[in-house]
Amino acid sequence: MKHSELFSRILIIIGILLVLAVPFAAQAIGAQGVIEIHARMAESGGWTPSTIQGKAGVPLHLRLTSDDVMHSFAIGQSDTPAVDVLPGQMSELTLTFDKPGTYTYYCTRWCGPNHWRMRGTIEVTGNDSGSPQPGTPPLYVTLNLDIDAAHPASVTPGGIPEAQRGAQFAALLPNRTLSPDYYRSHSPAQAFQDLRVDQSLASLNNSDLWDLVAYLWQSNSTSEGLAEGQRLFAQNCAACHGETAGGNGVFAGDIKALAGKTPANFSDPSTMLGASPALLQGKILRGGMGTGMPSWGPILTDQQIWNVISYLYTFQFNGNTADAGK
Ligand code: HEC
Ligand SMILES: [Cu+2]
Repeated sequence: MKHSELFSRILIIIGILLVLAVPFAAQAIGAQGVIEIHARMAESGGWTPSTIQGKAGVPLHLRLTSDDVMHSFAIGQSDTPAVDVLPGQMSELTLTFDKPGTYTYYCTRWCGPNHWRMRGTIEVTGNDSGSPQPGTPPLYVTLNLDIDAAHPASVTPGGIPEAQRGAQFAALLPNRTLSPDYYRSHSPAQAFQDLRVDQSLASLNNSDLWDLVAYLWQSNSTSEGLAEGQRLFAQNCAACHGETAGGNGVFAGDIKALAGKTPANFSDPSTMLGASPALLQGKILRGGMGTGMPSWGPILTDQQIWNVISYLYTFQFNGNTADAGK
């Protein structure tokens, strides 16, 4: 046997050993907890499994594949990038959760009108048996708002209020209106009526006063926040509510047929100016409970929800845009 021949045989044997070793190694990892997750459209079952157990600080190895169309896997309230989940392919992902809690995973690809129902949960338990901290209740609960009631605006402006014009009257705003709490707990129409009876603003006509309300709303948002709100809206809301928020997204018809309700039209002053940020937050956090409006509480962070809300008001006021200040 020539030297080179021996060498190539050894190589082949090593090669065969490797081929044998790979499934072996995979199995060994499997024993330690590689979890295989299959994605299917919500109508055909969504995620399998739809509940996963984990331990805080212990890496969770996931292998993801799709049994039908292209999906994507993301974890709510986190900045872990979404992973594509493709038919006939395995995507690997390792997650480590620092804190115990219930985390939601969801699909970020619009695979159909029930797409948003593709959600599952990861129950992460901790080593410390300390009881979970009770969180502060959301503002709509504290304010005791009925978020399911109709909320027509009691007054509406003659045209679209201009935040930039309103800025010239900013110094006249009473101090009590300057806190974020004031903005969050008042609809623009309520703020208008409240300011209308304030002596310090008696010199302004109604149109000026609406401009001042637009300014007050703008001063409670930042251009970065609005830009994030716009991005989140395009990704999560536009398919139902429409690119320009008219309530006419590509799935609006399907949602109407499925749940009987049309997605809200955020460009309509007669309802949007009657909605406070707290009310909108309640609807977004909790969802419509059967109206076709999903619940976003497990998916978006508090700050992201406030940013989407600032963005929703840009359809009511001029000068309140995501590129203001650029
Ligand atoms: C699958 C379709 C769908 C998606 C996606 C969706 N919505 Fe809705 N939304 C609806 C429907 C239908 C309604 C009307 C029924 C209701 O109020 O519950 C609604 C109502 C609302 C309301 C209540 C408005 C009011 O005046 O009371 C808010 C606020 C809202 N959506 C925000 C959002 C935001 C923000 C997103 C994205 C993060 C979003 N929605 C995504 C279908 C959807
Ligand atoms: Cu999907």
